[in-house]
Amino acid sequence: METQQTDALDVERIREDFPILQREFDGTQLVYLDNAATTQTPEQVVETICDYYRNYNANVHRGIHHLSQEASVAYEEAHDRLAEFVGASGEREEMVFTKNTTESENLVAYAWGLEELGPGDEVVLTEMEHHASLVTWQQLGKKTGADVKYIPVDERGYLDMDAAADLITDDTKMVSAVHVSNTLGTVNPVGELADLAHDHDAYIFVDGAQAVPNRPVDVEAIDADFYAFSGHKMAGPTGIGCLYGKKHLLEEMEPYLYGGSMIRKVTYEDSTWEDLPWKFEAGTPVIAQGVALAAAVDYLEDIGMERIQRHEERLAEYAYDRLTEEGDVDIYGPPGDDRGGLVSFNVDGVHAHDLSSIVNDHAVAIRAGDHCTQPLHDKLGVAASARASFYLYNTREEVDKLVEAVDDARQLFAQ
Ligand code: 7TS
Repeated sequence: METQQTDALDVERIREDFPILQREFDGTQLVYLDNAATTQTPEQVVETICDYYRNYNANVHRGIHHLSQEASVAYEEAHDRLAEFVGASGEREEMVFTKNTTESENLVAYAWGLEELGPGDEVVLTEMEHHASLVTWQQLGKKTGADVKYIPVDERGYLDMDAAADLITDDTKMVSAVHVSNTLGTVNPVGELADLAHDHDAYIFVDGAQAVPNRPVDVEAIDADFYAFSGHKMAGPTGIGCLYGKKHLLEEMEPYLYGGSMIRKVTYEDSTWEDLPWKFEAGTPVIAQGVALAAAVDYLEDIGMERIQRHEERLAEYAYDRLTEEGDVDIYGPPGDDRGGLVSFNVDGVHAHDLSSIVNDHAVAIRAGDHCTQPLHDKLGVAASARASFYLYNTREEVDKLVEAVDDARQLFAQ
């Protein structure tokens, strides 16, 4: 039964779309398990980028020539495609293209936070925020005088929702929460957090960098005010991120960057702004990336987000069970059957960096470090952890190779 469900994705077929997975190092085939850092790009997306540069590369919104018209239509429609993918009924007006999740976070912090926050106000984060959110709101707090508070993570890796209910008060102006933790794999109840925030007339920003690539996401069902994610973690290109924002909020916000493309009328004295989303896309935007990200969405939806989610969750559960067979591995976060598609762990007596280096000798790519969650690692009492993260093209055999490689490290350090 379990095998059948895992096999619900035709992984061998899917792997043909990713030639990079055939790479070998010293005669050993690559096992790519660093997908939370960035995912690989299928031929269909690479082809879309090539087609753009070969056939209709031009600047957008400005030229009336054929190429510019074609590029503009493709780029604008890419916004609609991304909006639709995450359930934003306001289409392109609610979908801003940025550089990455980090920039989406900074955009809201600066464009909304600098205007709206002051002494006495509070921003509530979770203890498992990525630095993209944590550092941004922490520093904005310093600039504006707003306090930053953290919803605690319990020893099982879940948010303490009772504490959340106490921490979110009428002083709270923004709650910023990660949807799926890139370190713990915890899937947070962001809809409940949104309700708590809204009960106190606060807004919620959801960091979906590890959610949108791996599971169906509906920003309106969550009732997120803002929702951010990155193209390079979802089979798309680097250099593009997305910011969903409720239309009325984006309309009320001042621009984040000023310059060309985002203006309607400019005089020597003053300027007015373009319609959404262009008001937030100053300068020549991420045209090739936007068109390619829409192709990545087509690719993922063709396969099916529910199936991708189930496939990854099965792999994570399998990895959890296999890695803990020997009893000397700590895996951080919730149980194997209740997490997103990743496992962060440490093996007794082996530093995470040594572990990832030995595992790399087996051509298995994992990440070691703090995964941009330093305070969370401090709380866990470790400086670093190793992390294996899965995507639609990974297999149980690859998890077995990881486990063998970890065993090799264990033997080496036992000597
Ligand atoms: N939020 C989460 C939850 C993330 O996992 C990441 C990237 C970001 C924000 C930032 O995304 P970016 O595209 O702006 O860089 N996380 C990781 C990681 O876990 N390993 O490398 C990057």
